[in-house]
Amino acid sequence: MKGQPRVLGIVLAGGEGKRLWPLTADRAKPAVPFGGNYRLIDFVLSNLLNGGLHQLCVLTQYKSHSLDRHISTTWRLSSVLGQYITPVPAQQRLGPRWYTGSADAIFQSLNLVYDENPDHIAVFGADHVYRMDTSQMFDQHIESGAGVTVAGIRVPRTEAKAFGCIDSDASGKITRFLEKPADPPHVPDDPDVTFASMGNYVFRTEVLLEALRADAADPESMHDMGGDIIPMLVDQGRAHVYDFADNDVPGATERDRGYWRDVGTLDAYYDAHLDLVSVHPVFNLYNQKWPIRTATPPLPPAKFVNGGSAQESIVGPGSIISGSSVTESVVSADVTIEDGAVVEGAVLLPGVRIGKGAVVRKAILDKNVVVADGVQLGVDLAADRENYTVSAGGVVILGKGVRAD
Ligand code: ADQ
Repeated sequence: MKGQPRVLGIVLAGGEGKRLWPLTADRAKPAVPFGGNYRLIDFVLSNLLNGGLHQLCVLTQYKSHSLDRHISTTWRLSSVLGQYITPVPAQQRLGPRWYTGSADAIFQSLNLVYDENPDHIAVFGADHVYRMDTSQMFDQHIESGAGVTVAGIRVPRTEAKAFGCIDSDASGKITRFLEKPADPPHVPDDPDVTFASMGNYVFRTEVLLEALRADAADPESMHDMGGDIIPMLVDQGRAHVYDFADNDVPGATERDRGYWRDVGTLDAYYDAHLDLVSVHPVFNLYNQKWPIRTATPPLPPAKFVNGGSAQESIVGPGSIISGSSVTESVVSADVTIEDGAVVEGAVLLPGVRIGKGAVVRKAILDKNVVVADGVQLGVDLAADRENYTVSAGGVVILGKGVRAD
């Protein structure tokens, strides 16, 4: 970042992630494990930290225990240098209620802003898998003098109903913002493409404070960043867009430049994992020039014995694959797969045990799931549906600690 303006980061991490059930049965969406050894929140925190922000508050709310633990154990910065990443639980500071929406979450935590007195505040979501050099967005925001800068990405128009949709003029000023419209608008040069908000914003501090206060006093408001605060600032002519297509992440490949995924449904979560294990994945986890940081447990290297093998797969530390065949799968840390088992197209979270001769196909097994000897999953979906969740795309999902006998 050029110059010396002070930027405070606020990460919104209270999302419930209903559509990821049962993976969100007892953890917030940003705490959902991803890619073998990450959690979703590691992506945004890495992007902000790599981009030069060292003061970050993570607003939590829904089932925040594992998220709090992950942040406090993994993301400790040096308090001596004034650097911190702090989970901030919902506090009911302004009355006897929990947060009503994302804007209310910030409004009720404004003491954090008063403590730091920053010039700008970056408010980022915590639910997406992507790499972004956030310093480039901060630079544009500061140089343009905008009240708020909203990160925008082109998405297929058929998917745009889930997003805030942006119209902007040649100078980058946002002329219209529609939050989750039933009939999304398209960009001028392509009827199938919509310019959508990524839910990442940078505000001039006084502009955010003024907007939050006005919003808090409005009885009609849902107190939502995308639904209320951004449209208010667009109406005032103070909002600009930052085009994610201009973001040039160090070490990005032609293929993964511009990658951004909301893994908000079980099928999207599953597909993003299968991409990781393809020979030429769209998203390259191995870009060390823009590292995605996390903590890995002190486990020994993965081990393959008795003719056990894994092809087109990721295998985490501490895992043992014995006399079994694993293909197109993400095997996280501390997983054991026993003799004669067949695992195909599976996402196995840490601590999973798969017994002798078991078959696991097209499945997501949450932490510590046990599949007993000889049990078959993903072979007879009608039978699986009686006991487990089966997604629209036919993926079988077993929640944390479930035992399949
Ligand atoms: P959504 O993702 O649907 O749309 P929301 O559910 O508010 O909006 O989630 C945004 C972020 O805030 C997520 O990271 C979530 O975890 C977090 N969050 C939600 N409620 C919270 C609360 N009460 N406390 C703390 N954190 C909370 C938004 C924008 C759209 C944009 C999409 C991009 O509103 O305009 O297009 O993100 O995904």
